Amino acid sequence: MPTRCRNGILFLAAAFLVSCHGAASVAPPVEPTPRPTLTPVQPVSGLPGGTDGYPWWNDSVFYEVFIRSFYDSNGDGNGDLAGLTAKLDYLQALGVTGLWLMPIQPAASYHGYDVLDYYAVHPDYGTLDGFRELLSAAHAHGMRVIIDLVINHTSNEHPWFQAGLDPGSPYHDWYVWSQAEPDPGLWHPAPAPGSGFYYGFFGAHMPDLDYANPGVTAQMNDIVQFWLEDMGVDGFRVDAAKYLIEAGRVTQNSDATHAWYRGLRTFYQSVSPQAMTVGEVWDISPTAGSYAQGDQFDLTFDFSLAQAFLNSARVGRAEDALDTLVADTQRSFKPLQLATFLTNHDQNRARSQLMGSFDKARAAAALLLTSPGVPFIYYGEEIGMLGLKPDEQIRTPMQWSGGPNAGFTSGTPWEPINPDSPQVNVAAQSPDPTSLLSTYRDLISLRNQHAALRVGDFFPLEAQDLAVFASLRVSRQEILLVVVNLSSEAVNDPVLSLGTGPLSGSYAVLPATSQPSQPPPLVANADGGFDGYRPSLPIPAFGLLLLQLRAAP
Ligand SMILES: [Ca+2]
Ligand SMILES: [Ca+2]
Repeated sequence: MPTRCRNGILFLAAAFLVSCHGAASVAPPVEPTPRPTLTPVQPVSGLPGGTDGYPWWNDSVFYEVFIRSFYDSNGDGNGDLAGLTAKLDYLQALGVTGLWLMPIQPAASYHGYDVLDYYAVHPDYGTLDGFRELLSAAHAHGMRVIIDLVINHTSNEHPWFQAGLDPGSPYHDWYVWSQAEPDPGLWHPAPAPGSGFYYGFFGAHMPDLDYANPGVTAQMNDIVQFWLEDMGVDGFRVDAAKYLIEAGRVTQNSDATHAWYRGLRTFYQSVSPQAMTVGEVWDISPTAGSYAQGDQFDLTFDFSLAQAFLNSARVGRAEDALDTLVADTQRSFKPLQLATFLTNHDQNRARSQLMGSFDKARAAAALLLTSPGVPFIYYGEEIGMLGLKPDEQIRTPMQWSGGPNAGFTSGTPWEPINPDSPQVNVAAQSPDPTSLLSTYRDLISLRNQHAALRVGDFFPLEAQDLAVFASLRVSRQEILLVVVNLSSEAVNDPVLSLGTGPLSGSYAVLPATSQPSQPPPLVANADGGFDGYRPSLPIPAFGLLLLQLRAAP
């Protein structure tokens, strides 16, 4: 194995490991896994960057891609990097400005969350050169690219773990061992009888790495540096983030886990100050937000808000979404520093949770794309793909057309296509201005055009109608009234109030979406809000009304 030592820490850590180990006299020092040498992709250019002093990601709309299911370029039935590259025009037309790629590295399972080699691309997906081509092309299409970073565990087939099964190997202490079995289910017997148990929160095939060992941290930093510096990615989505370091029987959210992410932040910012990290902390908003206060991750996903968006869309009432935004999200996260979504690859698909209704899916999309945070759209959500667990069924191939295999592959798809593909597909929805896909295009376009939707402060409004989700969004350049009708009935004359707010004087009110008539002016009350404002415009069932306020001269 050729030696490549990027930093002294790694080498010292290896020496420390050996010296601490009883079998040090026979064990070879741990050498860093060598990485390929490549020229990095140049940073993306041409994006609107940092409106109102916020980071670039607050101007972005992300799209989560499961590459195996997106588009197959060579007929082997598996989606691949070249397939995604071929579909960048589609994504650009959709309006997205960021991609989250689920794991791209060689892995033991189809989904990729049990990595075999952190410095390579899965052979089903392509090569490192193919990945660089994708990065270049995505950047040229105005999209930044973040990749999944699976650091809590490796595959049990990873060479580190295989070597570490030997108690005399320096890799043994890269994993968490016990002679007894402290907690059935979380500990798994080593293959050799009497060799003890290893810790694997997600199962025997995913042994947890031991970050109490500085050698593991040094190796992971090297991997982070490789993808940022040598390959040129724009950041990471950190998988299973809250499970990183165990403390006794505490398996989640330990102080040591938070401390480790502070170190990760210091390290990656020293490599790439513009890089973004978004953590998967599947927990209540205050816990998720505790990782996103500016010293650990840039963002974490707000799972509570995602569920509230879907609940509100399903029952046709604004209350759950508004209450969660006010009581949980705004109290738990720094302003706008959260990742918003409806569903991801671990959850039943959005339209499946909305009783199969395209209309409710449209309303949910309006909540997502007009609310504060950085929105993430799961591939296929924009056309209303269906899927209920098991996992393979929520990760089925993208439905591009009504043709054979939904236009996904010329071969045999790795997973059967959803039988509704003749009706539900991109080709059918793309030219139809009333389709869910067109709704997504329109909403993303509005978000990309209106700074207040991206970076505006959020003020929930009171509406007399329980189906009306209304807010005031205020950026430095723009003030918007956002009104979403979650019901199956038109709302003909919404009545909106804001007790206390940032307004003063009188405002002309201009529709930002095409409307039949001009609303009356809005006059602020003494507390900067307004009382009983009536735009006198109808909002169609499941529709959106967007009004721009301009201070009267
Ligand atoms: Ca393929
Ligand atoms: Ca762990």
